Amino acid sequence: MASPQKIYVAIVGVGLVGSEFINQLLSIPPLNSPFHLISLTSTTRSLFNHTNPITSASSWKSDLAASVDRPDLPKLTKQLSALVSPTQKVALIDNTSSEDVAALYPTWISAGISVITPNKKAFSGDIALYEQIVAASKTVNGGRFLNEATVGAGLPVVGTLKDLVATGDKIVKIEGVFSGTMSYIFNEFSTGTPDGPAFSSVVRIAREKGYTEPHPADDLNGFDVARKLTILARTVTHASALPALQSFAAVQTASLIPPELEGIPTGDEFVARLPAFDAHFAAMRAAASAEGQVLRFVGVVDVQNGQVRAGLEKYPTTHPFATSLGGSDNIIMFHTERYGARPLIVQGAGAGAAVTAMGVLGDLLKLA
Ligand SMILES: NC(=O)c1ccc[n+]([C@@H]2O[C@H](COP(=O)([O-])OP(=O)(O)OC[C@H]3O[C@@H](n4cnc5c(N)ncnc54)[C@H](OP(=O)(O)O)[C@@H]3O)[C@@H](O)[C@H]2O)c1
Ligand SMILES: *[C@@H]1O[C@H](CO)[C@@H](O)[C@H](O)[C@H]1NC(C)=O
Ligand SMILES: CC(=O)N[C@H]1CO[C@H](CO)[C@@H](O)[C@@H]1O
Repeated sequence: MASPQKIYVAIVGVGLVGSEFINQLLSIPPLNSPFHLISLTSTTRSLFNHTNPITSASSWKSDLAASVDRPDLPKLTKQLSALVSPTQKVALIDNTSSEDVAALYPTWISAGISVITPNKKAFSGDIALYEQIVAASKTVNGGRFLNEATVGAGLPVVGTLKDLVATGDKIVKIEGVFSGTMSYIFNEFSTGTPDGPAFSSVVRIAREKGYTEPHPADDLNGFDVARKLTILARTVTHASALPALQSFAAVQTASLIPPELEGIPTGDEFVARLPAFDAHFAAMRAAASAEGQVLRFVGVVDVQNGQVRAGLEKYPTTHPFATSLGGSDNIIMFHTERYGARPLIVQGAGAGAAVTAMGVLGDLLKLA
């Protein structure tokens, strides 16, 4: 085998997934690895040394903590741009949820730096930023953007969709349970029987287990699902029937927050007041059960009908959304021209540092 081309890797955001990613990256045997981890940036510190790459999973944290260099993304942009050449690639891993970092993608990609990220902001926000990213990636020496981990964490969702589109299949509809939190809540709440636990108690337990955001309204508003649907809808480029989503806010999203609890400042107060709405959710569960159905919070990209929507829908108790989900699993069904009668289904854990980092590293391997 020819000696591998050099791929310099810089990471911005070194939290849970970032740390797990570094461990997975450094566990690739160095002799076979084209990757050289040369830069780390947190909100307070940064490290950069392209002649002395980071190789130790045990010391990078203390090295970063000991650094006197402040984060400086314009400087990092210059340093990385200088390394791009026909024999050397540069990949920037954005492991933040920052809009500011996302806004730099067009600059980086135009400079030939490939951007790999689980951060949904750039691909689900203002269409202008997204279009700049796509345009930059199409220039002669532009870098690539790889965002598998933005939907379903490590599950092969974005790549599967890109392959379906690139090979000429026609997407009819994509539907799925895209939020691990919503998955857990409705797997517990609605099992097909008319009775079951109170909605508020399921939400309270999910929060105690750390499955929700500190303020559960941040999950129940459906925005996370709307962002993921926006990413998928924009990837289905041939589908002119789909509305041009200005941003994820244009997705028809049916929030589960009772109007009376809109804008409650703390998660504690929200959870304390939620029981007043248990009867409403119980009635929906009973009505679904009477029809042999369960409730699931789903996202749908309906190409045929030109609709992108997120909300509570009913599925028969024999449907995979009712029978095959456990815990906080995600499940995504692709209905296409080729996958006509039997849709392509992707299912499994849709959150967690290890699987998310795997999705990011899988993207990085595509550059090698
Ligand atoms: N965890 C999962 O299962 C999962 C799954 C799929 C996607 N994601 C995505 O992964 C991303 C990160 O998740 P998160 O919720 O943990 O985000 P987060 O709490 O905001 O953590 C991001 C990390 O990035 C750093 N950071 C933030 N802004 C920065 C900036 N401007 N410059 C440099 N570093 C910066 C923070 O550094 P400091 O430590 O220095 O403050 C923090 O460690 C998000 O986009 C999320 O949506 C996560
Ligand atoms: C990078 O590391 C090399 C080797 O340890 C060292 O000689 C050099 O001074 C470092 N460069 C910077 C900018 O810290
Ligand atoms: C996908 C990814 O790498 N995200 C992680 C980045 O760092 C934060 C900070 O703790 C983690 O929580 C994210 O999951």
